[in-house]
Amino acid sequence: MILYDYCRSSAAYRVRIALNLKELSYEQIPVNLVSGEHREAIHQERNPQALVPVLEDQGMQITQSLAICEYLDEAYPRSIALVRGTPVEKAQQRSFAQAIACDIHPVNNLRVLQYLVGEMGVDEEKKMQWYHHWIHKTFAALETILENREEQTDFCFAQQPTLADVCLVPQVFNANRFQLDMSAYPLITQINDRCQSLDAFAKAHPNLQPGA
Ligand SMILES: N[C@@H](CCC(=O)N[C@@H](CS)C(=O)NCC(=O)O)C(=O)O
Repeated sequence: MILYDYCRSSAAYRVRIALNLKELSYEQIPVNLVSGEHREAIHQERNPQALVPVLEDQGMQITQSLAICEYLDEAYPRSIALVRGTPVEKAQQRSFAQAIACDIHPVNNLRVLQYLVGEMGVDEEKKMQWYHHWIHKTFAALETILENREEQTDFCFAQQPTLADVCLVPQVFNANRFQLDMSAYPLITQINDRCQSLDAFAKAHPNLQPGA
């Protein structure tokens, strides 16, 4: 498998964690988002959306990190499933993951921040205010969801990570990178720390990737 990747892409970080949790080996090809490699024709052939990650497997190129994670579960059922349990438990894991991937990430993505600054004339301070605002909005809700769990499991919804943890950790990395005050989120912080102690998460850390 080939993962078209960028060290600080949180969507690619999800896929690295997922591949590691499932103990699947992969080659990484960095696509530099800062120099704009993702907008070059060669990358747009892989993903017309000009985004990373792209996973290449069995000659097919798959985009969208959550679709890739679910693909890995279906194509490689022998290793641990990222979404598992009863239909309700699976829905819980997907719902948590989607709150991050669909409600925080799209409004804080690089191209959105570039548009805010470039086209809308927003200054750095306001950009940071925007960035923090959208994380706080969803992190507050996720912290409540975690508080309300029937059982206070080690990871979001189980004693082992699921898709929810796969999405949470890269988002916490982004929050810390942009100096967001995490003091209102003790459960998110605890779960993030616990994840970091696992090899699958540690090896996926942005600082350890090619091109970091
Ligand atoms: N929904 C997509 C989001 C992919 C995405 O936006 N990736 C970011 C990096 S985290 C990217 O390529 N950004 C380039 C840009 O904003 O120009 C997914 O989950 O894979």
